[in-house]
Amino acid sequence: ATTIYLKDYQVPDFLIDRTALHFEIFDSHTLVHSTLAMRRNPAAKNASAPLVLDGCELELEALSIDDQAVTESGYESAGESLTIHTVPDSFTLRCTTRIYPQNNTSLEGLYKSSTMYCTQCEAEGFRKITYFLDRPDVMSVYTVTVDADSKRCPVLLSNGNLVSTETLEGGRHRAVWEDPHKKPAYLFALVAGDLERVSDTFTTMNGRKVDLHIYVEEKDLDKCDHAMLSLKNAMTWDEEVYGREYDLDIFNIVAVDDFNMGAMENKSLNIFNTSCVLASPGTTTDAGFQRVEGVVAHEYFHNWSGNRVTCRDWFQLSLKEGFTVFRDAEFSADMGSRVVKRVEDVGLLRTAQFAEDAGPMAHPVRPDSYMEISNFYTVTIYEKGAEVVRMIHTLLGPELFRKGSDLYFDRFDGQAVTCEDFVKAMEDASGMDLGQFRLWYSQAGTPQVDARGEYDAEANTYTLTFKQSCPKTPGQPQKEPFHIPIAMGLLGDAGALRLELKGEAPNPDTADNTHTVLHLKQAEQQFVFENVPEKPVPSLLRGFSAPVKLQFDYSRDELLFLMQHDDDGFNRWEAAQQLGVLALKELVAAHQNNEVRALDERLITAGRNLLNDDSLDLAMVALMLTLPTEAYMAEVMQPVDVLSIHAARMQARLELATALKEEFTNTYRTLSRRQGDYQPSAEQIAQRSLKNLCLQYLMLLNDEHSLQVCMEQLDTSDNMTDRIAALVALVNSEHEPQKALALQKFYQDWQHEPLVINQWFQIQATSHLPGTLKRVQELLNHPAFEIRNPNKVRAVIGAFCGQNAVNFHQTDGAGYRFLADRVIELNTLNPQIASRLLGPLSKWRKYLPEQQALMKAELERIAAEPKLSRDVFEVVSKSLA
Ligand code: BAL
Ligand code: ZN
Repeated sequence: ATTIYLKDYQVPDFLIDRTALHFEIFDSHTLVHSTLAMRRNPAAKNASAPLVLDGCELELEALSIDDQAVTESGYESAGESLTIHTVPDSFTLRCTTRIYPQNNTSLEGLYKSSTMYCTQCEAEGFRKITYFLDRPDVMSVYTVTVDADSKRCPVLLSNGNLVSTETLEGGRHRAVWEDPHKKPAYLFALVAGDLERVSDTFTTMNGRKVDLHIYVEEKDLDKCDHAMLSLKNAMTWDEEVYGREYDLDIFNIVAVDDFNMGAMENKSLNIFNTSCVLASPGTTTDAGFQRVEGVVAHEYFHNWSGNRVTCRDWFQLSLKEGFTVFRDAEFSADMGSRVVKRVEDVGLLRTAQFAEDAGPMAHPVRPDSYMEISNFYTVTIYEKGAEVVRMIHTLLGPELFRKGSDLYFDRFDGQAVTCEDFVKAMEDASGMDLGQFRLWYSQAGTPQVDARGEYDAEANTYTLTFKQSCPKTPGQPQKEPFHIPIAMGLLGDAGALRLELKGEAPNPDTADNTHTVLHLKQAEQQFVFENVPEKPVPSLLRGFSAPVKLQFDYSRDELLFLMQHDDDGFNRWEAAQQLGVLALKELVAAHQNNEVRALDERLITAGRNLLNDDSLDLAMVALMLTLPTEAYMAEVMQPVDVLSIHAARMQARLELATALKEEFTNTYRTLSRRQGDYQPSAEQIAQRSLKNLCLQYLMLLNDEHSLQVCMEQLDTSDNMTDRIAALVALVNSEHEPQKALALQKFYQDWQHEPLVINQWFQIQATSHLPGTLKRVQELLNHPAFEIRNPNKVRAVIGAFCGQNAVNFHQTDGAGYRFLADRVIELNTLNPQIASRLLGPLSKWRKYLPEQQALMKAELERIAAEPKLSRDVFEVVSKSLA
């Protein structure tokens, strides 16, 4: 496979001003007739370049230029391109391709998901529909005509406005759609199927009335309300926070069962994985409701950050994704609990993204090269990209950031631009120098920041010394220091201390001057605070103000102090986490040495205080009572000893459960009394999360009473959050007969709801008990499992390999073998999903030597397969390099 480099970017040789597509959908095949108004790009380097079109797995039926047929000698077709050597400067290209959506299991291009036809074109799926210049900097105005059977496909959708409909002969019909906005091919969409819809309207800030429709299968009509509400909230929020108004009279969302991603922001026709749009209290958990809200908003926000202003090339993917994730995270924070949202996002970043940054696929937020762009829809591009935008927001402050985003949208509306253009707009609007800050876009790897503090009681000064470094990553042996914003404060016995930074005037924006943002720019840098009356405890990196690994030698008592007194909610949680890390590290070491060691008593006391303090936010209590995850422990303890980490965490949880049984029981009982109907509100979600955490702890005691409580919750709950929580607790317990019966009954009750059955699969695949691999293998033969459905693959295979470390890493290597077999199977069916599954194997170098050898052997087995997709080849070859 060839590698594509950012440094080789050249403007396109040709432009496509207008695109007319005519789809004739038949059961056996689809014909795509395209008419492209093309001309040479005046900015092209080579004024006599041949026309090279992208096309993949297409049967070419007709090709003409200005109505002159191009004969076989006039073009050359090789790999994924078709070259026409001689073309005029301006011309009309017509072509007809024949495709087979029903056989398309890659779910890119036009494909069939059960009975409906739909498209996924980002990043390079359009070339599976027709020959085209399939690159984001070629933007065109589209007219789309769709013909299909009236009965099987009564609904025919594409981007933009519906301009006409027509009844055709032979029981067929036609719809014509026109999108007035220029767009790249990756934003093209088409849907044809037997769908029902839920409708509403939204009036924009300038009085434009927009029709909103959510298209679903009839059985799902009752699961659209939350997505519709989220959409309207997102439309309002984008007007209020970014001044962005919707720009068409119609906005459609379609729910699809078989989908590689979560959703897709096609202009005015967003296509969603059912898992990210359907929600009802009976079938969806709180996390599911929040996911729908976040993803609906994310796709809607792309209308500006992605569609109106798009990416010049795929190296700039984070331009739209990082920015849009930042936007959706802020939206979700405003809709629910800001601290909880931040804790969740940082959790993902510090496990998945930091691991990616430390592994063979590490890449900068703006990569320099790729083999297969689908492999770069990563946590680095999305989540770290969002952190980079968040840091700009922190450095500029909200007003200047908004000035910068206004300038960005004004300056580049209708254009395909770069990350550099975004940063420059922020710089121009604010006057801040972001020169060094740009390294966040070009350097991969997670910076390590070591900090220490020194109090001088005589001079009343407190000196913070920071050292930063960044490990090498593939292709980047050396790194320059980053510009790192460190939000911080100092805490004294009586509360937050006033900050007087030596050499700086007090910040006039902060009335109380107890919080500031330090600009760490050098490899080693000191900050001296003056008039500090007592030795403070520093609260550093508040709100996780930069995606770095911070090391400060806090004593456990200082962490307990921060847990109780920090003004920053995120850092209160973080102090609890770090206390947990210290305690768990001790237990891991004891386990490795076959020693018996008890959990640090201070964790138990802290837990008791949390449960007994009525004044605390319930969500915070739940978060702070959750020990660091195994995935996070794996990040802070390398080489990773999976089994010891698991054993240590289980021991700690059991000790907490035993010591705090009474508190957990009382809290559970109090929180079980809910007033009113289920609502996915921040308040109720917090209540359920703490209640269910109590249940999980109690179930570790393996006693009759807890079992009874759990079974009652399972049988009597009116919502899926509580039902799933009870089932998870039961499945991970030792109550064998009850467990088997409950799983059976759950399946019987919910077999008609695929999304619920996915959860049922996932709960079994993530059980930490022995024998899970065998169960997972059985699940692959379960009638409800379908290897071609990405959600099912993620629920069983993805969950087992990615969220069940103790079983995936079982010592005989059977988990690795299992994954390699599935990757080989999926490599031909759906390369994107196959490649994505590889993540856990690719990071083999982190583990103990015996595990490394077994993991590597499986990667080598995959590498030896004769026909590897580009997707899988890239990950396997980079992992073994
Ligand atoms: N653009 C791909 C799906 C998403 O990030 O919205
Ligand atoms: Zn996105």
